[in-house]
Amino acid sequence: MHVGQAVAGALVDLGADRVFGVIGSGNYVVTTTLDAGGARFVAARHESAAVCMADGYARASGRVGVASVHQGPGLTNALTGLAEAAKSRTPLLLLAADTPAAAVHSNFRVDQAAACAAVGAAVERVHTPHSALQDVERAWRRARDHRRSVVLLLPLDVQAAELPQAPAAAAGPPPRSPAPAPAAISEAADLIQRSRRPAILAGRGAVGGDARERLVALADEIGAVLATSAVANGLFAGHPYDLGISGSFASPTAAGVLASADLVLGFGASLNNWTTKHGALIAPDAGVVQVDLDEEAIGARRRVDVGVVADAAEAAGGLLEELRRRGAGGQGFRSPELADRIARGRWRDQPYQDASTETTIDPRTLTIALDDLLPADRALAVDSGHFMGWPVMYLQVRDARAFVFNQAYQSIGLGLGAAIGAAVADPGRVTVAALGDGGTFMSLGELETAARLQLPLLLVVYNDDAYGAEVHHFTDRPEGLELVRFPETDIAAIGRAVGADGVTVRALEDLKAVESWLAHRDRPLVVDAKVTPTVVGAWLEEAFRGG
Ligand SMILES: Cc1ncc(C[n+]2csc(CCOP(=O)(O)OP(=O)(O)O)c2C)c(N)n1
Ligand SMILES: [Mg+2]
Repeated sequence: MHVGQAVAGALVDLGADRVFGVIGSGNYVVTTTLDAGGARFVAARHESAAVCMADGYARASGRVGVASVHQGPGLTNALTGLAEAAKSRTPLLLLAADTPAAAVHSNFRVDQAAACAAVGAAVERVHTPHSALQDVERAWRRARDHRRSVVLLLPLDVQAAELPQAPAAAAGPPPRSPAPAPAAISEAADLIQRSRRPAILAGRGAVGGDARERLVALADEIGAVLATSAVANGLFAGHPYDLGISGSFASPTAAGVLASADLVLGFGASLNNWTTKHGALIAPDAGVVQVDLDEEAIGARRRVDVGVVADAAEAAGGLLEELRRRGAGGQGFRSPELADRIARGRWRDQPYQDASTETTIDPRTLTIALDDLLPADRALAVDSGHFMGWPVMYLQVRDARAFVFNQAYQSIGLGLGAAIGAAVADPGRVTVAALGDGGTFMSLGELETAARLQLPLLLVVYNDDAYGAEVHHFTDRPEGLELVRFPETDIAAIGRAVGADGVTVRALEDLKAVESWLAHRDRPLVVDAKVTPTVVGAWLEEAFRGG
C-alpha cells in the first residue's frame, strides 16, 4: 500500500467523515481513497471556499472539518479561508499535497509551510513512510484536541512510497480538560456573592465546550442575565433572561441591561472590542471574571479581576458547586419586569421608518419577513459587509451550532462556502446564506457547488449594486464613490443558470416564491433582494475603528 492511500485510511479510522476540496494530481489518490473509505468528498470550485466549507461543517457539527488541495496554487488559493479558520480556532485539517523536497525547480514550488504559518495555521508534515501514520495522528490530535486549524503537508514522493507498516491509526479519546484552580473559583465566587446584577457572557469557547446547560444552571442560581458574543449567537435562545448578542449588534434593550451589570462573567469569550462595544457595555466599576482554556486569552483585551484557566462547562460547574456549598445564590438581576422588557426588546420589536421604494425593499422589512416565513429549525451563515447586521439582528436561530459567523478575518466572500458546509452537516434543515452582492461575486463559483449538491440552501443576497460598506464609510469623500458602485446585475438569473431556483425580490409579495420553495427545497433558491441602499446600520462604524 502507498503512503497516500494509508494516510487516507488512517484519517477515516480517526473519524474523518467528509472532505471538501479541489482535486489535482497531487491530492487525487488521498482524496479519492478518503471518498471510497466513507469520508465522502464534496468538490468545491475554489480552494478558499473548500476550506470555508470544512470550517462551516466543523462549526455546525462540532466535528473536525477536513479539506484537501493540490500543491502550490491549490494551497495558496486556500489561504484566505485558512486564515479565517485559524483565527477562529476551528478544529480543521487541511490536507495539502507538496512538491518533493528535491524538486527545487518545480513550477508548483512555494514555501507552503511558511505560507500556512503566516496565516496562523499549525503546520504538520508526513515526513517519511516510516513516520506517516504517527504524523497523521499527531496532526489530527492537534486539530481536534488543541482546536487548531492544521495543515498536513503531503510531499508527492513520500505519498508515492510503499508503507512499511500495517495501516492502523487511533488517536485515543481527547484529554479531559483541566479542573479550575480552587483558589480562582473561590475568588470568583466571592465576587458573585457581592454582586447584585450579574451577567454571564459566553463566547466561542462555551459553544465548543458544550457549556450551555451548566451556564444556564449557574445563571439561574445567581439570578444572572445571559448574553453571547456574536459568534456564540443562539447559545441561550429560548431562555427568558437571554439578551442575545452583546456588542455592536446588541439591541438597545440588551445594551442597556448589560451596561448596568455590576459583574460580568465571561466564559470562553475574549471580551474584545466587538463584544464590549469598545468597552461601553461593561460599566467602568463592574467586576470582571474571565474563564478561558487559553491562559494567554485572559486579560489580553481588557482588565479582569479574576482569571480562571478552565473549560467553560467545568468552571461553571465548579462555581455552582462552590456557591451551593456556601448557601449563596439569589434573585440577582431578575424580576418579572425585566423578563418582560427583554421579551419586548428584540431588534424586530424596535420601531423604524420603512424605507422601501417602488423598486427596492427595506433590508429590515425583508429580514423580518424571512424570519416569519422560515421554519424555526434553520441555520444561518453570514458573509461580511455592511448588510451583515440585518440577518444577525433580525433572523433568529435557536442554537449556537445553527449560526456560522466567520468574521475573524473580516474577509468578504467566505460566507457562501461556510453556508454550504453547514448545510452538508445538517441537510434536514434550511440553511440561510446571507450575502452581499460583492461577497456573492467573489465566491460565485460556489453557486454551482450549492446547486449540484441540491442543498436546501436559501441564498439571500442583499443587493445594493455596491461595496456598500465602502460607500457608507466614504460618504465624506464622494469623489471616489463611483469606484465602489457597480451596474445592476441579475443574480437570480445566474442562480438559474447553474441549476438553482432564482427570484428577484423588490417587495414583500415577491417572497411568495420563498414560501413555495420551502414546500420542496430540493435545490437552492437564490433571492436577489434589491435593497434600499440608503438604510445604514449603526454597527458599521465599529468595523472601522482600530483597523
Ligand atoms: C477579501 C476582502 N476584500 C476587500 C474587503 C473590504 N471590504 C469590506 S466590506 C466590502 C464590500 C462588501 O460588499 P457587499 O458584499 O456587496 O456587501 P455590502 O457592504 O454592500 O452590504 C469590501 C470590499 C474585505 N473585507 N475582504
Ligand atoms: Mg453590496
